Amino acid sequence: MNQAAIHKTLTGHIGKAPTNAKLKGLFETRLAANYTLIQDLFFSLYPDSAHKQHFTKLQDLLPELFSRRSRELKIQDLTRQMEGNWYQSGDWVGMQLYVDRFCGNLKALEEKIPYFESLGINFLHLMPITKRPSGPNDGGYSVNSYTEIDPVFGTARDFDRLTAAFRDKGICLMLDFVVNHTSDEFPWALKAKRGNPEFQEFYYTFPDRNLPDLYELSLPEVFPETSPGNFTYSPEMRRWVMTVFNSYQWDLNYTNPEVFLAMLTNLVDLSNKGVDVIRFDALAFLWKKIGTTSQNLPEAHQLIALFRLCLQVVAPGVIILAEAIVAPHEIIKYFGKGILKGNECEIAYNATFMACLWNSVATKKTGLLRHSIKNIPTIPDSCTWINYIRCHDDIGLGFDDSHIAAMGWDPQAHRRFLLDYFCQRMEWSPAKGAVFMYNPLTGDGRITGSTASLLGLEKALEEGDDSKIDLAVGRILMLYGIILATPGIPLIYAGDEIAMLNDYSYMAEPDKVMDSRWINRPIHDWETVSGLPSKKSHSSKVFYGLQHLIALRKQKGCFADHYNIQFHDAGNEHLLVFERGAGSSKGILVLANFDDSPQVVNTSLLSALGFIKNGKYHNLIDGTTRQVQSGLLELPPADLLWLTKY
Ligand code: OTU
Repeated sequence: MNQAAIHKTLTGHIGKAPTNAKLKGLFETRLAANYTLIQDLFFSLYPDSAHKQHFTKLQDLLPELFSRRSRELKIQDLTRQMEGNWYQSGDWVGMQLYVDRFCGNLKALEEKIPYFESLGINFLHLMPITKRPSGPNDGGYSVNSYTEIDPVFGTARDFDRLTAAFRDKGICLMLDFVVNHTSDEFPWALKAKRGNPEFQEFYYTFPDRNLPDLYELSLPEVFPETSPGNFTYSPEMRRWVMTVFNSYQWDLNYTNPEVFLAMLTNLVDLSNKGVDVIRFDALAFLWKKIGTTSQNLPEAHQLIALFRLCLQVVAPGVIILAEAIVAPHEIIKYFGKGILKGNECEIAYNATFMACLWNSVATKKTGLLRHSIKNIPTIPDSCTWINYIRCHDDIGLGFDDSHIAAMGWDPQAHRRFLLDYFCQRMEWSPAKGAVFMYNPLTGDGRITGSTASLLGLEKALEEGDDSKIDLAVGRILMLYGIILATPGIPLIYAGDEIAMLNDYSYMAEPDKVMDSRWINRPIHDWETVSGLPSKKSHSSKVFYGLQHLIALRKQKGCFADHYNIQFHDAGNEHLLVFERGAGSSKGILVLANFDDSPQVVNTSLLSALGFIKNGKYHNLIDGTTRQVQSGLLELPPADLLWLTKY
């Protein structure tokens, strides 16, 4: 929302802009309203009577953090509260990008605003931009600071200018909060290395292997190829430290309330820089317990709720995205359940839907997708999804085994098939992906590769086969057309909008060569962008196709209705059919053909739903009205229809 709009809303609702005293009063009201729950959560995590003094510290910290928030942001918070669930608007369309790889730095990014606007993007997820080690740093997910901008990207001023420009243009900004770990160069880690026992308590450090070995009995490995095991020996400290991710990422010890207080300060300071959505990275891992996988533990949920409630009190316009790439029934819990319902994260990645879409691409069938969606409980009214095809990470095959079995497939063999299909182990497959973190012990592996390469464009271009190129373009638009029509915020991975292929340059970089996720972190191809207007290339077809779908999404009221979706069994396993705004005259029926052959759908269902009248149907995407032929509607391979009740 821009300044003029904020002012208008405010004056509309409360007559005139609020005084600072009024803003402070509202903060106190929020604190009073949430106090009991905050207190209960705090003492359930830190039960000792010894922790009373820490709770007092928290009570002192909250007003202090509020006082550090700018008046402009406080007014924006208020506006958003009055709007109610602002993040559920159907207008948001997101893009995720690495600033350095996309355009160099923050100043240059500001100049790209017209590019985002031309595509219809108004929500940006910038990959980490704060200080990080100069050596391996996991693409910035190893942090030396939570708030200081790394000079590679520019200065604090550049960032302030950028956020001001975003606010002015109504662009929502999402940044990461790497809440589970810091780098081994973070000030706390440096103090710990120097032997400071207080800061050694900020991490899970041990004098010998006794406890680490006990943890290892049940801890899985996240990066088994590059960082086997979950502990690293620190020669400086002469202690073992827990490092669930890379050996240079030290897990924070949240059983220590000082860690919570310090991280809450970092969280609010980051929010106070003008960030609208905070992505809680790897939040499933926040609490560790011997004898468990140390993922998705109840205490992790309590801790997230505690962060969230404190953030709500200080900065109620800022919301949290759960990066929980875990089993379907676990993801849903990050919206909060029981007494915490609606009190954890407002948004979560729809990782199940994403993985199921890729499963449908490989199998050309949609049964698993429909089955999985049906078996996921609906989300709280105040929450929403981020829908995506690709992100900077791997594609994990996180389906529920029972769902795979329900399709008549053997779960292990099926996962193996998907890995083979996407990672060039099957001659006939059009996909050109790479395996990420193959674990020979478990046979598990994940998939990387750009959307375009995974969908066959790279191979088709190599073969110079125009019909295959068109088919790959069709698949890209079909997948994006699906997520642009599902409830939640669609997120386009930068590069996908111009169908960028795998980037193999990482193989020549020693810091990156072991991490095949870099294959899908391309340097943005601005030369291709400048050639888009000729409208002849495959990139142009994808870009203008997406631009058109985004514009249609924004025009259509039914997409804003954030959870009105109904999946239909159209009697053809290759087709995905779902309805938005069911029952309303403004509803839309989405049909997508995952097969490489034309498929037909019986029109009786479509007539019953009101999308065929007098033997005709209207496709919003190309604006045509067509006659049904002999009771059947035919979809070419990779075709996508958005039917309206014309
Ligand atoms: C996240 O992802 C980030 O998205 C990654 O880029 C980071 O490397 C990582 O955290 C560490 O900060 O392991 O391969 O099960 O899949 O949290 C991706 C959840 C990751 C993990 C996910 C993690």
